[in-house]
Amino acid sequence: MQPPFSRIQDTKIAILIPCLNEEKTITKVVSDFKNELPNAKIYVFDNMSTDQTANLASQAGAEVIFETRRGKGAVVQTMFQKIEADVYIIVDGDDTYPAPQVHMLIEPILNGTADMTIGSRTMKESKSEFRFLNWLGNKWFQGIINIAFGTHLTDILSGYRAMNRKLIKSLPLFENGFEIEAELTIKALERRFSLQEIPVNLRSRPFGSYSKIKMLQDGIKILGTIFALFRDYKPLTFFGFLGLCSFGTGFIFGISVLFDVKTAYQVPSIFSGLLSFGFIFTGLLFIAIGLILHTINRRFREMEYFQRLLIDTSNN
Ligand SMILES: Nc1nc2c(ncn2[C@@H]2O[C@H](COP(=O)(O)OP(=O)(O)OP(=O)(O)O)[C@@H](O)[C@H]2O)c(=O)[nH]1
Ligand SMILES: [Mg+2]
Repeated sequence: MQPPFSRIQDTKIAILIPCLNEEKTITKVVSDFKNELPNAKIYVFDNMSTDQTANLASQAGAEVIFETRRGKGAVVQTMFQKIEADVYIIVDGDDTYPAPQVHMLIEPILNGTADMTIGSRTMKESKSEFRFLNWLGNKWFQGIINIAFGTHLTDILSGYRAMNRKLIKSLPLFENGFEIEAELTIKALERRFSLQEIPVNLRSRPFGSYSKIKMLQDGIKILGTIFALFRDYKPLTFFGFLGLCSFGTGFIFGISVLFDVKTAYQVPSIFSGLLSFGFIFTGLLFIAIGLILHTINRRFREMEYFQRLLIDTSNN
């Protein structure tokens, strides 16, 4: 964890806003955050918007940075690489997240009690206007992550977060689309960063502005990312579960073969016997794969630890 910052005035705060065709709302978003944190630098990352987003953001006082690679994730990767600050806030440009709640979000980062705070739209205290499918998808994805990583998060896809520099500079992010939030959450969890959720109230998009997320297409991509990261970061749980299922199925076929032999004096079905052998063998193979990957992962974690130590000592 990063040590606490002594004075907020001495802290370089960057507000990062990914934007694609948000001319209806960007002026308000930039002004609202300027009012809340007058010393912060505001960056709008525009991704070939075809409307007035870039001009309006610049007029409202933000620095506009253009990104040619399409997708929210691609833009977030560029933000994290290009911008130098002590504390980073990321927020959507569609005026759905409340600017006044930014103080609650950055406080744990400033006093060093969290590496990343997530503005949760679904905590008990939040009064959010959620689109039903967004809410349902979020619940499913969050359920998988909580089971896989043993956490109790309530909103893994929130676009409103505060983070310290250490976290920003140590997460390798590769997802180009809306999977970026799931990737950010899982990779921070895996590297043992401290995460804290803060309730925020989500508003609906104002009339005339439209969503960039495609429910089915992006939902499948997010699910795919969650499963891929689950497989890569928790291989023993992932392959162990598959192995036990396969082993159990083989065991049931095996019992049925034995049952045939004992009771009816029939020649055991060759088909059932082969199936039993196949499933048991596959199950053992899965478990062996899980164990091997688990060991490799542990060694990588140790290497990453030493790499981080080296970076820290060369920075001091
Ligand atoms: N630069 C850039 N920004 C993007 C891109 N896609 C989405 N965004 C921005 O990312 C933020 C989140 O996108 P939204 O369309 O609001 O997605 P959402 O918040 O999941 O869904 P709704 O708020 O319900 O529409 C917004 O500020 C978008 O303008 C992109 O390809 N490039
Ligand atoms: Mg949004």
